[in-house]
Amino acid sequence: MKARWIILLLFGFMLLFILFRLVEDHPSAEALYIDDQIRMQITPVDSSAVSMQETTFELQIDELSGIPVTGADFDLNITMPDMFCGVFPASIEEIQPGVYHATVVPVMRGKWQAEAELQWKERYVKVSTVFKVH
Ligand SMILES: [Cu+2]
Repeated sequence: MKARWIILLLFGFMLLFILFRLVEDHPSAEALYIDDQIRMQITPVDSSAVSMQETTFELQIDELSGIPVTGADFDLNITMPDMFCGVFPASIEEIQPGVYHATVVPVMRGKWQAEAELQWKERYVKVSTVFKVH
């Protein structure tokens, strides 16, 4: 009788663990945002990021009519989803109309998330991507 409860308990923990992993690996926003007016996408430029070295993300922002959004007002921050080691803002540069490079230095190895939030007209557009730092 007791063994059955232990097995049930273990099974419960396993289920919780699997659920936790599913939630954990999911960034808070997608890499691509599209609605009826605007499209924003984040792409890592570097194939791998190294701690204490600059890494860059490319952001492309267009109106759905095809017009690039120039002079966009947005921030990009990186954080470690599993830790409380801080929020690190990127420096942003518009390299061509509607295309921006956000450069930031991850301070340690592990799993990081880059998230950009744009304020455009009356809406907030958010994109994010998870990346690994070696
Ligand atoms: Cu950390």
